[in-house]
Amino acid sequence: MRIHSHDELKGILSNFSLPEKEYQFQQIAVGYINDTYLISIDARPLFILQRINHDIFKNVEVIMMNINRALKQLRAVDYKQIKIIPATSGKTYISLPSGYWRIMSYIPNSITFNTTNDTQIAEQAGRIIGKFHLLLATEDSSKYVETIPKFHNLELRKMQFLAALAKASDEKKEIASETIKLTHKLLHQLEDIRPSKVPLRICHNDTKLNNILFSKTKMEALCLIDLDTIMPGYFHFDFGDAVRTIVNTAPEDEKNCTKITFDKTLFESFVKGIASNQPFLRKEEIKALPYGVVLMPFLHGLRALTDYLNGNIYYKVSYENQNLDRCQSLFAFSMKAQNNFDYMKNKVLNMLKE
Ligand code: GN1
Ligand code: MG
Repeated sequence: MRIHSHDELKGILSNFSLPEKEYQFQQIAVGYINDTYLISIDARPLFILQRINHDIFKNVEVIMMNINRALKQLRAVDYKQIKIIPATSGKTYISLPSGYWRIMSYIPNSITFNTTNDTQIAEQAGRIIGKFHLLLATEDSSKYVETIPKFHNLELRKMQFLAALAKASDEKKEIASETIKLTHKLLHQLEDIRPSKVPLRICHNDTKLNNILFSKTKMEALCLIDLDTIMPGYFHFDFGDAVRTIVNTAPEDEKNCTKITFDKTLFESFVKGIASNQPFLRKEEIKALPYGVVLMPFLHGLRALTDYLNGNIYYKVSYENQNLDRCQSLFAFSMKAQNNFDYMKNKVLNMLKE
C-alpha cells in the first residue's frame, strides 16, 4: 500500500465540507483492498478517509450510489448509522490524480475483532447481520447495480482459476500442487450441492467478523462497515462469510491448518443472534445456509489461490506465499463445514423462522 504524507492528506481533506482544523492522520492497515486513514483531532477519532481501489472498484459513482441508497435504510435504535461527509462539490467522493477519495463518520468507542472465542460476540454478530438484512428487506434490488459482476459466482471464479493455472510458472504449480489437486476435488463436490430457487436480496457481500463494529463499553454490535460490495446477492453469501470468520477461531491466513476449528457453540450463538430479529428469511433461503458455509470459504480460498498463481496482483500481501496460506486455511474450513453439513441444516431449520 502507498503511504500518503500528512501534507498530501491535508490537501485531500480540503476538498471536503469539513471545518478547517489541525487534523491528525493514522493509517489503518487492516483490509486487502482500499487505503484507509483515521482522522482525529487531539487524539479523538472523528472520520475515516479512504482511497478507493479503482483497479477493483471500476465504477466509483455507482458504488457510492449503492452505499448511499442503503445507508438511508440502515438506521434504527439498535443499528448505528454511518454518514458520508460530502465533498465541497456536493458529491459523495472526489476524484484526484492520486485516486478516488471519500470520508465517512467514525463511530466513537467502537472496536472490531478478527476472530473470537466469545459466544456473546458471535450472537451480537448474528443480531446485527440479521438487522442489516431486515432493514434492507424491502429494497428493490433492481435499483442497485452489481458493481463487481458475479462477485461470488463459482463458475466465474473457477474459470479465473483455470486461466491462472494455464499461465502459472512451473515453480508455483509445483509449490501449490497438493492444493491444486484439492481444488479440483472440492469444485466437483460443490457443484453437486448447489441450491436452486433462492431469491435475490440486497447483501453486504463481505460480512467477515472484522467488518462488524462493536461497542468498546457494552457487549453490543453497532453496525456493519466496509460497504463497497453492497449489491444484490443471496443471504447464504452473508451467512457463510460471517460463519467462516466466527465459528473458526483461527485467523484467515493461519499457516497451521490443524488450528482451523468449527466451533458448534459459536455457530449456535451466531444463529441465535440472527433469530433474535423479526423473521425475514424464506424457507428456501434457510435451507441454503449450510451450502453458503461450505461455499464462501472455498470461493475466497479459490480467489486467493488464483491470485497466488497470478503473482499476487489482486490482494495486498505481506509475504510471497500469503495467498497460498490463506487458500489452504480457507479450504480447511470449507471441508470442516462440509463435515458439519447435516448438523448445520438441523440447527438452522430448528432455530430460524420463516
Ligand atoms: C477483500 O479488503 P477487504 O479485506 O475488505 C475482498 C473480500 C474478502 C476479503 C478477505 C472487493 O476484502 O471479498 O472477503 O478481502 N474484497 C474484494 O478474504 O475483493
Ligand atoms: Mg471489503
